[in-house]
Amino acid sequence: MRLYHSIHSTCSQKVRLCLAEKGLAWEGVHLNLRQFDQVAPDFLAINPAGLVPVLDDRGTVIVESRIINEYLEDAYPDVALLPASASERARIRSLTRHIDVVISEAIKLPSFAKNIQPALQSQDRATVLSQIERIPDPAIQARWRMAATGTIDSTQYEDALSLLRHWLDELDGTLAQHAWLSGDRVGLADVDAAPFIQRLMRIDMAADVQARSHVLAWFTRYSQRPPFLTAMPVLGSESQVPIMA
Ligand SMILES: N[C@@H](CCC(=O)N[C@@H](CS)C(=O)NCC(=O)O)C(=O)O
Repeated sequence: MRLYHSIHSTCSQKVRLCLAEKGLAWEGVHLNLRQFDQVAPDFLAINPAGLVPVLDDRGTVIVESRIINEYLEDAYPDVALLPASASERARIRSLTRHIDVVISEAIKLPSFAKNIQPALQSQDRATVLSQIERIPDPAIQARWRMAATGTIDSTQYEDALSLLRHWLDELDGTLAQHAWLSGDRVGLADVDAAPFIQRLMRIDMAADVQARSHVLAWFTRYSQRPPFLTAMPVLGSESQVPIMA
């Protein structure tokens, strides 16, 4: 299996975590999103949307992290990450859908403000803006342009933080009742959520996570498991983490 991914990308982390939980071997093609590898013609030929992750499983090419993880669950069921019960599967899928559709979008602006904006400052402005023109989706282009020009919209930013805090409240409620988001053992809901909690810890929302005791206990427990240590970049030493798991 080949995974096109990026070390810092939460969506890539979801898939790396799923592969690690299932104990599956893979080879990585790493893209540096801050250098705009995602709009290189070779990569756009693989995913015209210009987004990671992309999984190529011996010729079956799949985009979208949630769909990739569902594919891995269907194709490699030996380590099951979804429970047997139809009602529990539906509950977990509503969590993973929310992460995919709402949380993955909401986290982008605060992440851009914290990580991408400073990274772009050190690059030549005209080159950066011309690379941004190559991004296929106009809304994604606009986000990059805000970071490149230091004009992140404060209302959009605050709205994103509110959504993220509301999600943390929901997770805290779920984790007050179950040891794991997926129930009594780790599953797809935990895999899909954990990278976003790690990101919140690193974009000045650590206090928000720490204020939710069940979320904090769950994340502390999960971040000590071997699959997490294999798949996720270690704080402060991202550049030393092997790109291929
Ligand atoms: N819904 C997609 C989102 C993919 C996505 O947004 N990927 C980001 C990294 S987390 C990316 O490739 N960004 C490139 C860009 O913004 O130009 C998924 O879950 O796979």
